[in-house]
Amino acid sequence: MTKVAIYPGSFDPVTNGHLDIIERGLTLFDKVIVTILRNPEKKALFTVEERMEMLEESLRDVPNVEIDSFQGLLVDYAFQRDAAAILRGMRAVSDFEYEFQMALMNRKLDRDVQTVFLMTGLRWIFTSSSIIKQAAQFGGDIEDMVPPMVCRNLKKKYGLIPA
Ligand code: COD
Repeated sequence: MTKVAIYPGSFDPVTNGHLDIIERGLTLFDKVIVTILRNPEKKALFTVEERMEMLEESLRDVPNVEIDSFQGLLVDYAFQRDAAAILRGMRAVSDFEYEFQMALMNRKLDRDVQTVFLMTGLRWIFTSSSIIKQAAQFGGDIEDMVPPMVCRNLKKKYGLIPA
């Protein structure tokens, strides 16, 4: 039986930290579905379609990965996709409280799906989409923290290179 994990998030935009978790996930599961929450209430820099395109491009050469999006409850999506686990990345202690709360809420809503936390690579312990956007906005060097297409797109969004 194929063991599927879903890796949900905002991915606004995808970073090397996210890619690290996907690669680690693929050592444990046969397939990883990377899925973006469609949330009209949360203001994002990139549209869901732009975010999916960046994920697709960044993971073009990685087998057994699917890019998708979802609306509503994550546990309902996990059930529809027959997922055995929800993958989440852990950085330092700051992630713990939010991740713990989310995992327990998901467990309360549905007992079948397990949350699996994977420790990020040391290189990415301090990075997040938000902090990278902040640095990019003011011309900071973010080239080794995101895939090349994301770096170009961030520079375009912030008017640092022509669109
Ligand atoms: N290294 C390793 N992991 C990282 C890094 C890094 N540098 N940066 C981010 N991550 C991890 C995060 O810890 C997270 O596990 C994952 O990557 C995705 O991160 P984000 O920031 O892109 O996504 P989030 O955390 O905003 O996603 C939240 C969800 C969309 C998953 C959540 O809001 C959700 O499930 N919503 C649906 C509604 C629902 O079911 N709610 C009930 C449960 S609370």
